[in-house]
Amino acid sequence: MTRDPQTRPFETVLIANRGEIALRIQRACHTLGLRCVCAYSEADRDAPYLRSADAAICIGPAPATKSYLNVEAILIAAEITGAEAIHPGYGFLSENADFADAVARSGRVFVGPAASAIRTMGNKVAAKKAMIAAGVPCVPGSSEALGDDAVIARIAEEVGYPIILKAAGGGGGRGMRVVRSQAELAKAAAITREEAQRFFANPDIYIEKFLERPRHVEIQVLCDGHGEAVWLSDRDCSLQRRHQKVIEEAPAPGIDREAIAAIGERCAKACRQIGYVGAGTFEFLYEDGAFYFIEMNTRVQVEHPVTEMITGIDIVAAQLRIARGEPLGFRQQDIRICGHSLECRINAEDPFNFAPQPGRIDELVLPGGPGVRVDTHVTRGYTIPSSYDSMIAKLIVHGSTRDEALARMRRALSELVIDGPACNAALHMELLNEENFVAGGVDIHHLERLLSERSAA
Ligand code: MV4
Repeated sequence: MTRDPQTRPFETVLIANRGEIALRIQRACHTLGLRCVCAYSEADRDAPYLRSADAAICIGPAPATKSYLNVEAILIAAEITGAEAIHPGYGFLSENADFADAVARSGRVFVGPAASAIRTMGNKVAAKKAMIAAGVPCVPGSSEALGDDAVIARIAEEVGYPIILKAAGGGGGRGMRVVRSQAELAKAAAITREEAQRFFANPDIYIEKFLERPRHVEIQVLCDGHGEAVWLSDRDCSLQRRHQKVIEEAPAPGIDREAIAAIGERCAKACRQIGYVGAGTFEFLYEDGAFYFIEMNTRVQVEHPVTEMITGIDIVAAQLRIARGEPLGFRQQDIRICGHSLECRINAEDPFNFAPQPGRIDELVLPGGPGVRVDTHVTRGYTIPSSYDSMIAKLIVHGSTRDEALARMRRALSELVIDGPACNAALHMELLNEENFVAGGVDIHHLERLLSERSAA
């Protein structure tokens, strides 16, 4: 991977995103004394956070392909408003290497890693290769994209069933297929290859040993353009439904801290080795005391606040400072992990069928008090548009222990009032009282198991 340092000072940042993360980035800009421009779609023209920005500019109609994914419109908006840097947030164009390239070619700073790093991590086979070379443990499997059926069968046999076929261009849960025997293999490979081509325009697939009951544990890293890289503890994001995380926490409960530190050091070392610059997340599956790298995310993540709460580090401000070319200003030994943090994603959705619930928020009471943080762009009278995802707020708590964090989250949820669209607050309260989650360390299938038991009852 080449190191093309595109870091340099700037005064004005254009936010190419919407919702809570647009406000979160705006707050980081204002903390650093930066001017901040919000790009918005017609569906978001009345969003309250546009009024607290230094400028706002419409980039197109409601459909994301015509606005938040419209590279030309975003670059023109940056030109018009004098923005020298663009923060992509998460989702939308945040992990689009061609966009990062286009931003750089337009003479602006992309707040994120170099396009080459995004491209490498976007190809899961290339990402795993880079990690193996850097000494990060990966799930056993094929080290190259797969060839013909005979080769696939041989590798599957070597790895041992069950295996999982994955699209090299995939990630986040699409384009995967579990195979439990040789008899199913050829057909499954053909279907996965076809989906890989259709979803990701790349027919390459690879094999991994299928782990039956892993946890999802990830490591946050920050790397400056001066060769410094640190890891900021870990997060457990195992509680998910259909690849959408529901509750995240930091640190991961019940995992040996020495083992986490060893993995964290490996991640930081890998970043130095590949010349990674910016914030990033190494995703691992954790099973029977071992970590297996699966993917790296090259963006800020929805769940970054739980790491901020236990480290005291403003991750979004750090992204901006790194992009401005500043050194991190702290080293690994300066980082102290304090207490425990939980995040509940509040979605406007039907509590039974999980269908998104757009609509007007008639009444809104947000919780507060010791150890409670709410990251949201919504206010009373705001209408949730139907064009985007259904997450409307993140309830984040900190406690000196996990039990205290759990108690504070229950209390925060009991204070929360959202009238209008239905939301998943009751599901969260149920989970915060569920014995296995309360004990800590549930696997990635836990929530879906609970929900299917509930619907069977
Ligand atoms: C796996 C796996 C088991 N074994 N890989 C799903 C999303 C993508 N990031 C990787 N995923 C998985 N990869 C092996 N070798 C199980 C999953 C998986 C999963 C992973 C993390 C969080 C939630 C998940 C839900 C279902 C399956």
